[in-house]
Amino acid sequence: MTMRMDAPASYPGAPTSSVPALNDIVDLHCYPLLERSGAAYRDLVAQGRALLEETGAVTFPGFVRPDAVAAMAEQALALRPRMFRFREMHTVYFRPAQDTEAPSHPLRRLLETEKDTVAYADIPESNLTRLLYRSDAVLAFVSDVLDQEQLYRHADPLAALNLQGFSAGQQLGWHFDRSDFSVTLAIQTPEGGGDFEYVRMLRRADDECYDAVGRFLDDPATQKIQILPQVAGTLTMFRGRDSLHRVAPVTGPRLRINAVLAYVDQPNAQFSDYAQKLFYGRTAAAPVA
Ligand SMILES: O=C(O)CCC(=O)C(=O)O
Ligand SMILES: [Fe+2]
Repeated sequence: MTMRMDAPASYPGAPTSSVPALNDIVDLHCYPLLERSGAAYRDLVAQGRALLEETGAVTFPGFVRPDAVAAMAEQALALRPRMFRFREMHTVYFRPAQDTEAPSHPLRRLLETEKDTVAYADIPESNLTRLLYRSDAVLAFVSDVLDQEQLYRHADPLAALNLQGFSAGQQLGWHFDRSDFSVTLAIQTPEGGGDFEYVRMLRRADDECYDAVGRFLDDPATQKIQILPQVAGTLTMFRGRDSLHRVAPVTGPRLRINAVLAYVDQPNAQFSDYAQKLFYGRTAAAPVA
């Protein structure tokens, strides 16, 4: 069974007479997303859930086929003029610094993030990464691995799917996520740096562990830093609420590109005007060019 997608093919090497099928994008041999009741699919989901439970993260290398991920990189680079530069100093909590605390307290420590983002509204219908995001089979797979009964694509016109570029010197500073999970696709690795680094369970729901976080910010050698391999084509699911993580500064001329696929457990999620302006530099979604 092949699942036809609803937009025209427009990437190099695409079949000329038909729209891309999921099979043209995802390696359905390794990841049999269209056979949801088959044993191979169930094993894949069970292994993914076990890894998430054990380590807080699971990667699916080679999820997107090499030729498709190369086309995704080319399409993302073509959107570079549309990228909005986000540059902020922030705490690991993404809350304003609390000046009443001692200067060394994590609530006051500022980290730097600088990255360039293409908002969902600026990603054309025929974009391969967008087709992947729009796939119900991918949505079902993500829900199954995350063990969520029903997930939805984010309803925000800017935040639903983002392409993120990190050029030399850019990074995503150490932080805890404010969502239970995130889903990303590695599209292009840089020459150097740009690793996704994390420290597992540096806080708990009932304990902020400020001392340990503060010590880590002073001296990263006080904790075991793990790296999630982000080879192009890898789909990653990560539980980042209690595991501190970052994208290390990129070096070299090649952009680190990934996609952030926003899936949420409610159908009508929206960013506030404030958050839209902060992350995308505008509030209203402009029509796709
Ligand atoms: O870009 C990445 O690999 C990680 C992104 C991340 O941690 C986030 O967006 O919260
Ligand atoms: Fe994060």
